[in-house]
Amino acid sequence: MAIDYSQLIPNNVDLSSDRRLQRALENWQPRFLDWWKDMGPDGTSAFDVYLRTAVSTDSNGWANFGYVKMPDYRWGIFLADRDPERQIAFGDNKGKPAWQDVPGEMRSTLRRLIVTQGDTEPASVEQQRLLGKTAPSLYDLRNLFQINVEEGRHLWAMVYLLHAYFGRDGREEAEAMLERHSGDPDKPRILGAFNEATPDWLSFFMFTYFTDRDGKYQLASLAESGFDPLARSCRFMLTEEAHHMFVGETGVGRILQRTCELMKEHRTDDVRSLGAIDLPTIQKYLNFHFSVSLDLFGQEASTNAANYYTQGVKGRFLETRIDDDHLLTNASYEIETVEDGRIVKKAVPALQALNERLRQDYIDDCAKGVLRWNKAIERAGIAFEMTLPHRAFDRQIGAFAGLRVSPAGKVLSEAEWNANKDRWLPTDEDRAYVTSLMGAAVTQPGKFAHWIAPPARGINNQPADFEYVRFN
Ligand code: BYC
Repeated sequence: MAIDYSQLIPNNVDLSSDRRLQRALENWQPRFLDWWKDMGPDGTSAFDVYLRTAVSTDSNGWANFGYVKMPDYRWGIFLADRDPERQIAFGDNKGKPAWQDVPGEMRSTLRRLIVTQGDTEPASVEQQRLLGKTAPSLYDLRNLFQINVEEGRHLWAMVYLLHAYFGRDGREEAEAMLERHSGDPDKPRILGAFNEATPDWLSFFMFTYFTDRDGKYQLASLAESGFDPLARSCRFMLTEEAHHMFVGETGVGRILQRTCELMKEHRTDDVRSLGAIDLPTIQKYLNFHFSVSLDLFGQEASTNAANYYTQGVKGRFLETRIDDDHLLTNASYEIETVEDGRIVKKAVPALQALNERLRQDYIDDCAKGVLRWNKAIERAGIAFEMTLPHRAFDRQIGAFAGLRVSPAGKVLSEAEWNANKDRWLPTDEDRAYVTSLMGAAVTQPGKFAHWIAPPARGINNQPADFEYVRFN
């Protein structure tokens, strides 16, 4: 369905037919714009940025490119098309028509999930607020801004659901989305990873590789929801998410490429003296972002997750393609957990293990990109392998929280951990070094900071020296 851009709030949900809802959202809109001005990309309101804007939600329409001033970006409400035949695919309500409204008994559960999802979107924009100042190229600056505006739109997607289906509570939750802030000690964002700083571009690329990928898996599970408007919102959000992970994978890949080039050329491991990021430091950043993102899947054994599934509000990744009964009442699933200070495998009811199952899908997906990075390192003739740490490494949420575990999965004493942790996680000195490389933004078209290789191709096939951002 085409999107109506003539309206104050572009949408494909026939917003003008519901004046109350339209007015409520038009009321929220200036508050969103104030938030964008105060907490969004710093000092960018005059820039013209070569952005992709969705003009329809079908496969041809969501990738339209042109220069846009970011505050004029048309944030709007876009849901994937409705399938009138759609049925709930799992849980106690399996086979019933998908809900077009919120069933009373699911109200608080759905609201909670939508709020948790929505909260991450502005959080990530806040985390990335200052990165534009140190962008390694115009290409990277443009990608950062593309991600920022799309996260803003993903907030709109959740705020629409809150306003349209949750009455006064929903409107209050929508306000609160703009009142919590990443890292704010009094009003923090809901989930741990979204209160961490993203102070440099290595962190940004790791975040978009690992944390945005949690977004992919959570959105895919919500795209299975029996609540059809949520499913349709998430389905369209997923099309945008792919680019964010692409930025992460290629960003880390380009840093690795540059490092390997310098190692080869100068026959040394000591690339810090050459102004690049050494491989062990990149591995430490990977360890940090992977484990913080694993926490986002929640407890290994979770009754919350079981209830979401049984009620039909949150499914599994690609639920309809799984060949089983989609009820899981008699199934079990093997998880790793902790007993007497040891990591053990244990079969638990499959319904309780849904967070862990999704985490496993996620880990398998993360591993694919690491394999591609390693192939590139190998092709460069360097003997080094990046690895994903064990799922129990440095966890703050779930069964492994508080346990000291090495990246290889060995349980350690506090003394062993303290003696080694600086080899596994970024130290203050590592962070200070990486920060020291983040000089003033590189703004000459076609030029790149010294520590990162250029991309293989431009956005929308633009030439290498394309002017992705005009500063005016
Ligand atoms: N930090 O039974 P459990 C994205 C809480 S990212 C803090 O396991 P559940 C994006 C939990 O809330 C995707 N607290 O919970 C990426 C619960 O609290 P209560 C975001 C945490 O509900 C990049 C308690 O611990 N979307 O889109 O099964 C850029 C018990 O845990 C954490 C979603 O997350 C944590 N990490 O699982 C931009 C989807 N983990 O009830 C965007 C919606 C758990 O005891 N959310 N807790 O007070 C959910 O599906 C679930 O809320 C979770 C947690 C999977 C997060």
